[in-house]
Amino acid sequence: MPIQSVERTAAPDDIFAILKRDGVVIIRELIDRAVMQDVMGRVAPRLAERKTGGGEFFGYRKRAIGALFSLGPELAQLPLNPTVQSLADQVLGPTCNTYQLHATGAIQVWGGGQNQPLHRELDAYTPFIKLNPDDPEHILFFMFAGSDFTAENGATRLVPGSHRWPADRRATEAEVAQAAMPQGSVVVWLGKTLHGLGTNATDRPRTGLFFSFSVGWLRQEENQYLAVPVDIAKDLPERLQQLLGYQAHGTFLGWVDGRQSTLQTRPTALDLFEDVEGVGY
Ligand SMILES: O=C(O)CCC(=O)C(=O)O
Ligand SMILES: [Fe+2]
Repeated sequence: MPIQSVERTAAPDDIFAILKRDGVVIIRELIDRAVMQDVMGRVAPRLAERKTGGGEFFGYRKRAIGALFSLGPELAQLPLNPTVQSLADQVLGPTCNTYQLHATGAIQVWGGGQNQPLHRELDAYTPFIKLNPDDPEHILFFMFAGSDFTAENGATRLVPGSHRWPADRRATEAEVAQAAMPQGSVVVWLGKTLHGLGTNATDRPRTGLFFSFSVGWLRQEENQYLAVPVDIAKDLPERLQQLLGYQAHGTFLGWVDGRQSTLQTRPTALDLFEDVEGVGY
């Protein structure tokens, strides 16, 4: 089954319905090419400093960086895009008070490698969270095309419908579809959807920019407080600070010195946190 794709003008409810049904959806050219080129201006030099590698799990020919939101204010447009936020609200909103950035980075696939084994983002919690198709979602993943993604250059391989499968069902090649899409598009998938990077059979790299969100009561895959420390985070939009985790989840998770944590009032280190609602410690 191919991956269904929609234009960026599609209604968020319709995009959500496809994502719920198939576990994956492509939104074509969600970000203008010119904007993506600015973003790539920040990302490409950092990737160029990395060696290709990654072992069997990453197909031997990838270059990667993390800490995407430490790279510059241009990057903020991706997670703050209204369609991105609306999907995250719909998928994760019912399972948490606030969701958070989970893992971020860029993955560049060079020629001559091999397919990544199909996996689920939820696998990071094995054996503590069991795969159960009926459980609510914990993770939502966005992979933006920093370059065009094609079947030949290693576009992400995904298995539509696999978010409903039992853990022991293996995908056949006929069940795998590739997220071919022009630069600026995004492929969105659920934490339970099987996927992996593809093989690049061309002589030009494929570059994807990714971030995932998880429910705010779960341990983040990438430590966002170290990836984007306070001195960088303080200059980012307030909503992005919150997504990075500089906020509490409800009253009892993520408090500091008995207070809700935010970066909005920060004249001194000791004055980092605003007393929005003391929890009485
Ligand atoms: O780069 C891609 O296309 C997918 C990468 C991926 O799934 C991963 O690194 O977990
Ligand atoms: Fe993955």
